[in-house]
Amino acid sequence: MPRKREGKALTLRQLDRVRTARTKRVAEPGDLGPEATGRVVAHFGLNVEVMPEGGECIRCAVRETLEPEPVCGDRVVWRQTGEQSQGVIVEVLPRRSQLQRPGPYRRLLTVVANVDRIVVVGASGTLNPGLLDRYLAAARKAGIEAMLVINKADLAIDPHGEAELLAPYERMGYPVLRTSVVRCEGLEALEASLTNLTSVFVGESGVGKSSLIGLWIPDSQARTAEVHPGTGQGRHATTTARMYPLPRGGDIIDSPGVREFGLHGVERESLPALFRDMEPLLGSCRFSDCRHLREPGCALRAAAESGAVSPIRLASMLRIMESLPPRNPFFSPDGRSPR
Ligand SMILES: Nc1nc2c(ncn2[C@@H]2O[C@H](COP(=O)(O)OP(=O)(O)OP(=O)(O)O)[C@@H](O)[C@H]2O)c(=O)[nH]1
Ligand SMILES: [Mg+2]
Ligand SMILES: [Zn+2]
Repeated sequence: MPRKREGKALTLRQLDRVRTARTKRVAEPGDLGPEATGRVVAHFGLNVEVMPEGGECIRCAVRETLEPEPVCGDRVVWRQTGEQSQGVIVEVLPRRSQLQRPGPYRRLLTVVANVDRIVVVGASGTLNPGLLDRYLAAARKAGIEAMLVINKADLAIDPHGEAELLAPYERMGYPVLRTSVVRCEGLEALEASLTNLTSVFVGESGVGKSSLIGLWIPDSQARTAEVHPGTGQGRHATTTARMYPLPRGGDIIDSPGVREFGLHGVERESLPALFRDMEPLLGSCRFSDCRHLREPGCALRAAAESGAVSPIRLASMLRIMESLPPRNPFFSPDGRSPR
């Protein structure tokens, strides 16, 4: 649906400066409309939907030579091609942040760009702490603020156990909100923490990301609905990231659910520094190359034993470390030397 939105246009001088810093723009023939800026709302392969400054959504082509490939949240320079509401992207402006993960065929996927906050959504009763920890580490690496939203509070089966599991995150300073779409709980607090920011909702499929977003943007549910080819029944799984303007200012990006989230470019030894609770303890282990397994004088294990850090978080960190490539080839998670 066409909508108006506010945004600051880049001045010509800003555009010039940005352009000299980048060379990978695509050459286009001269019979196109003047250059304009906008923000990518959604991308579909070689097409993206762009929201121009103060205008209506434009469908734009993406040339294969354009680098980087524009993703949801990107600021771009585009030009109108023949028909109205169609254009071509000529440049992706430098990103202030990006969330990336390894994709299939060893490709690196940029999930979203220019976000201020990653909202990691989980569902009561089916919390997956390992996934939360991966997202929080990825957010830290990307320099993006993160918060946790535990939705489906109406379905909580062990509220006490869940509160215990979440307490360490609150102690570390991550905002943790409990919400229920069904009971309309926690929604005002959530909206207040999103206002005037660009936020992306991430997490497993079915936790309620789109349902939460649908409360502020009623037509978002319809956009993400699709018919399941097997059953012919309506399914609402989100298939592509999409950005919506929030009524009170700011933008919110809905993203497809994931089963796993791989950390990109993180070596095994660098992971503890991305765990907010572990980071202050680094350097206090007796051995500088401590793997935090069975080494004597391990500050992280000591902290987990005394309760200063959560043993669950430490176990989760060690598990994730095992899945990451080592920087030091002699560093092996099971304490044996590598073959
Ligand atoms: N009981 C309960 N059900 C909810 C709540 N929020 C969402 N649901 C239901 O959970 C199901 C999945 O919700 P979605 O919003 O599609 O989940 P999603 O996270 O967007 O899933 P993907 O798009 O696949 O990533 C739907 O049937 C919702 O009606 C809630 O707070 N409580
Ligand atoms: Mg969804
Ligand atoms: Zn240690």
